[in-house]
Amino acid sequence: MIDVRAVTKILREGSRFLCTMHKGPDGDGIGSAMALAAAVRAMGKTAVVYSEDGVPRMYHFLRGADRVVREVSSADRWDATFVFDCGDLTRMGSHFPPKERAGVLVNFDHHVTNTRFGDLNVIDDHAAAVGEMVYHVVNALGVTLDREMAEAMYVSITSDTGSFKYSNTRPETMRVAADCLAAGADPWLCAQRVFDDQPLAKLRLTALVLPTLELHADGKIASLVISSEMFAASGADQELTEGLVNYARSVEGVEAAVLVRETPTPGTCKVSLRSRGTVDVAATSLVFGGGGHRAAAGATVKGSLVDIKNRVVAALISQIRA
Ligand SMILES: [Mn+2]
Repeated sequence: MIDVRAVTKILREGSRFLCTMHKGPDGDGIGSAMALAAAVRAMGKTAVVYSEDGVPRMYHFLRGADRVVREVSSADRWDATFVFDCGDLTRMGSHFPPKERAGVLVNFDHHVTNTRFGDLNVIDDHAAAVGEMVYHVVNALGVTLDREMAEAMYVSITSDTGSFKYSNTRPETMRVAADCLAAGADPWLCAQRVFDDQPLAKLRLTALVLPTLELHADGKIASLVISSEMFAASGADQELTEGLVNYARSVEGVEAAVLVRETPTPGTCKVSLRSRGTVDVAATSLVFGGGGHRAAAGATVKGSLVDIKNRVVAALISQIRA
């Protein structure tokens, strides 16, 4: 567990704090920032959550979401600026304060690759979510968890553990989540907003994409494709393709999956690759000029939809036979 004393000292001594995360925030980034800000406000101090891209729709239900700002004045000075869930400082918003206004830069994160960019680095790469770390700070401050803090922490934790499914889920993670529920977090509300709710256009797109499922290499590889016509017919945009490749990977016996989709740029497709961990799809994506992780990778490729699908499937086949 992290040593929270340096953080609690900063929070007890200062009075104005900025909480932020990288652009395009996910549930852990926004949830952990909102949870700490709520705790600071409960101490009678000022905390501002800054997210240049605002709060993604699925997190609007969190109490305090309407207080998140998309810009901060260049006249504002802070006693400390907290950066949550960022391995490095590359994707900060354009209003991120320069050193002379930021105060103490607190790097509050759980990525094993963290670059230690802060004046104070609070990093626990065993924590399933940054929200789990915030919980320990709030506890050490003696602030009583309320529903606003608890629900933000719970969203942070369920986001990064895929609702307690991923292997980063520890007994400690469950204990923190249990305290969040005891403090009033509504698990069904959070699960619906974060995991279940989807725009109708996405369901319509899914219905068009699933019939394109093909199995290759004795069922070890699965493919899906999305044509421009499917986007037009469903009303979905490229963003709504998020997660669709997992349908291909979810087929029993499938080791690696690919989804190829046409983009608005004619003759250019996006390739999404997933594996269960046995096949290194990052290696496959490199062949096509992309990159990523062992179990999740992608690439942007020029060519026709079917041709690219066939080439990627061929590369995956040689990969599993290597
Ligand atoms: Mn995270």
